[in-house]
Amino acid sequence: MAKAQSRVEKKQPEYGSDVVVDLMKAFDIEYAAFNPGATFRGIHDSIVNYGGNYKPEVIFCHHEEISVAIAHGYAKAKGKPMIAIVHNMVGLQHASMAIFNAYIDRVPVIVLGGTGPMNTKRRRPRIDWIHTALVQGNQVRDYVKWDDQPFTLADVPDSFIRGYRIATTDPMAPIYINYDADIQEDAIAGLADIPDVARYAPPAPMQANPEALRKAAELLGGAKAPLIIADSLGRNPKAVPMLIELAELLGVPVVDKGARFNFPTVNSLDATDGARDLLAKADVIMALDVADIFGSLTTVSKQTRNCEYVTSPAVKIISISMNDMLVHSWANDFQALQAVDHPMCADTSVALPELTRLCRELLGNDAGKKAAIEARRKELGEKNKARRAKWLADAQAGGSRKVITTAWLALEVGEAIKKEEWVLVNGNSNGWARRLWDFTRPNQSLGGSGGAGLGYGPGAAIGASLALKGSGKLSVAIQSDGDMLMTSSALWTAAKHRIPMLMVMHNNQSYYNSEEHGIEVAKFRKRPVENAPIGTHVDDPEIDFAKLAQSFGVSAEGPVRNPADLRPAIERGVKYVKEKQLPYLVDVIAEPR
Ligand SMILES: Cc1ncc(C[n+]2csc(CCOP(=O)(O)OP(=O)(O)O)c2C)c(N)n1
Ligand SMILES: [Mg+2]
Repeated sequence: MAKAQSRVEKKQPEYGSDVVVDLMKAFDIEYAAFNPGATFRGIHDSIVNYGGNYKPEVIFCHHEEISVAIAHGYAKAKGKPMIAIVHNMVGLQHASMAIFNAYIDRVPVIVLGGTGPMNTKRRRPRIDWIHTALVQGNQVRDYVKWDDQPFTLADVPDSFIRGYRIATTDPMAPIYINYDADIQEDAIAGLADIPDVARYAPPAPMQANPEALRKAAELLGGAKAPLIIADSLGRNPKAVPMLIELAELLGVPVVDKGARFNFPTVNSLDATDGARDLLAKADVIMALDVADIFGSLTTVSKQTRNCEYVTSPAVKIISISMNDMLVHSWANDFQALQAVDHPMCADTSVALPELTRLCRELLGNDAGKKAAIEARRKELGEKNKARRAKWLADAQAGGSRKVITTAWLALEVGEAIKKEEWVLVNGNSNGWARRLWDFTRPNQSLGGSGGAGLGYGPGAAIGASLALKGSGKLSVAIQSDGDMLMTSSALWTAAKHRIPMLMVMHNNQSYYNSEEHGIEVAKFRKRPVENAPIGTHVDDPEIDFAKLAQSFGVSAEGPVRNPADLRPAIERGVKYVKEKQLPYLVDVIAEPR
């Protein structure tokens, strides 16, 4: 009822927190995810009573890590931020892992918080003291792009508008704004004006230096064995067709590192997962929005951590990214220092068309070059086809096994969803989804957590599914068990808010990454690998994820253990999600890798 009213009524703000809600409305913020807390009770009241629980609508969570992960997944799927609100320093501490993930993933999450009054004379005994910090934002300052604590109500609009702008300016990242309880709860003395927020938009995307672009075009055009590596280019969906155009013009293979969807698997120039040879013989490599160039050129020993270049020392490297525009000192996410011959600081979505134009100009009508490009494209296409055929055969072989392999899991899920307009919102079944499924369009897969902090998956999948709700697209998550165990109450949020999503558990009954490390260390030290499951394996007792989901109100089935039973289970899930527009979980016990 309140919702319908709020859409028509234009209200006059009465309290400071009403202004915060007006700001959210000005930016068309659809959702605010939170677990409640007294330090933002003013904002909470304003959302539900002043704003009518509409723009933003409350997304009710049981852990702040989930609230932020939801906002993280939503922003990737929707291309704009939503809000997570966290209770003073305790909620912020719970949220910090997820804020870190979003920071490393360069995703704009607007995190709001509250604090007991900074005015000590207005504090309640004990709780307002133990829950007040100087300065609260310090706690996450090393992994947000900006944090603020407006001093008066008059500062609130500028602070919010600035925060939104900073978060959504490339390189995007979370910001944190903390609202004093008094500012939220005091009646408004004078009106806090909200200007036309459209006039505070992020700056137009940055173009690359023209000379550097020309050099890059010359290098690429003259290369015998060029290679493109793309990582988060696809955060701008429109950059994907630009990359395809350039790759096709010059016949350059593309490796998609997958922080976002960068290149279709169905394109014959896709060289993802088949690039070792290409890396080794490459004479020119162009890295597009690659955070870790060193890591993309090297292999690392699982046992000794030794890194070795796969590439030739003579390889010339071009890089286009905005990475240098956001470097903090605390987390070393700036990665290993890598020599780059032609570094460019630019937005790939504006640099690529210009680079392609220059390449086309340089190529001209050179029949010899065009023939060489054609021959290369043909060879790469055949190799791509052979790789995909082999992957398919390998995956199909899983059908005659007693246990479900990760390849079989991906194969059967892929078969069950292939007629749908699916989006892979999290997970990849050990890389098999990309090897077997037809990835065709931007944003069809959303990458991972960024920060590799466990607990991301359930919230992020729900956030992305929330963004896709009503779009007709089928949201599919492949969820690992350890990650799920950290934030499983997110399932209640999915049920509560009727968020359609097919969640397939890749339940290997293990924190297998850690188990594998245990095996490697034991091998290296010549100690028994049989002890690797201690502290890593989760099968005694077994966890019943279907029951877990059901207890949170999510329909579920499983555990599926038999390869032949998998497809029907997934098909039931697809049907359920489509018909009911609700979440569904299928628990699948599968091989670890
Ligand atoms: C917050 C946090 N705690 C611990 C780790 C260390 N860690 C990395 S991967 C991993 C295992 C993950 O298990 P699961 O999600 O089931 O995936 P699997 O490796 O089994 O495929 C662990 C414990 C981490 N990355 N983040
Ligand atoms: Mg696991």
